[in-house]
Amino acid sequence: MTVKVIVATSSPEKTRKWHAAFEQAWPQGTFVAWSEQAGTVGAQYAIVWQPPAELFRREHGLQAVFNLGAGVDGLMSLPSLPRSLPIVRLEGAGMAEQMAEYVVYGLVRAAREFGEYESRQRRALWQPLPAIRREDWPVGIMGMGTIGAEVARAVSSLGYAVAGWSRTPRALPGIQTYGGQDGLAGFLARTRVLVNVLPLTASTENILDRANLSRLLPNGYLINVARGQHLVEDDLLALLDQGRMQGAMLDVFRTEPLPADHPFWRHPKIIMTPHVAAITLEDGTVAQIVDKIRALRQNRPISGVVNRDSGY
Ligand code: NDP
Ligand code: OXD
Repeated sequence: MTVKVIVATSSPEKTRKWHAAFEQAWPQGTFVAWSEQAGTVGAQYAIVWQPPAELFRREHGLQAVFNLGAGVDGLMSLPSLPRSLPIVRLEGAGMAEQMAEYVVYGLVRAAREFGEYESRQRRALWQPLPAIRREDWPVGIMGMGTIGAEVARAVSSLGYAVAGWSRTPRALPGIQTYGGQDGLAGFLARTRVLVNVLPLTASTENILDRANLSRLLPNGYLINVARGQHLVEDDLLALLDQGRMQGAMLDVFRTEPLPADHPFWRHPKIIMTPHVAAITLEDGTVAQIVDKIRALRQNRPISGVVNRDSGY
């Protein structure tokens, strides 16, 4: 029996792009691109990124929904999403390596003072700074899942001391691990560069607040690549302006696109990118989702199914 899959994203262009990629990868499947005008198509699976809420009001025969991203916070916030519908998130698919690159860049830029050299270049100043000591830059990674573990490995391979914090402690060679609420204060107290790769859930929203950021070592640096709602923006601004923290590299924001008058744009201690730390890559993503749909059709178990209680 042929499988019918509906593809629905935040824009018709994106939907067309993903629809074409899936059709090409799996010509035996029937892929339908979402459109406002079309009625119910009777799909068994949906492949989505920020889909219209109407999708779940129309398609009542869905057996699973595949998210074209790792974070499912946006999808889970749709009131029309049935509680019983399994959600499958993207696991890596090329994103972990991109995230590792991004974090290594942010860390090395801060630790080696490349921002200062950029400024000196503009002033034609030939002025070397002293060598750094890596032990002065302990890195702490919040979230040690598919992406966090890869980031930890990459940073650790450069010789920085790395610790990871997750809900349940993980065992990773060369990485000091902390688990749960009880482990948080100790984890923050040994960290100077804090990297956030947590999923956004009720337990992690606003976790980057004044209290937690103040626990970092002096001259702390924040790299937020997870979600804007993790960060209490005014708390970060206050800590930067008071000199309690040294800087931040931010990829995600409470409001995206970030409004033009937002203070982050022009803050001298902040560098920013427009939610590109890890871009969903077509080939790896399509292959992963097609493999999982095939597995489900053959009653084989799949990984990456979201726990609706924990929210990730
Ligand atoms: P995973 O689900 O694989 O990992 C999540 C990690 O967070 C796990 O280690 C988990 O702990 C930990 N965690 C969850 N809740 C808590 C909590 N309350 N306290 C402590 N630890 C917690 O996710 P991924 O690594 O695939 O992705 C992480 C996030 O990165 C995504 O949800 C998304 O928001 C963001 N992202 C951002 C992108 C960007 O371009 N900026 C691109 C891709 C992802 P445990 O191991 O115990 O389960
Ligand atoms: C994701 C993202 O969650 O791109 O995959 O933010």
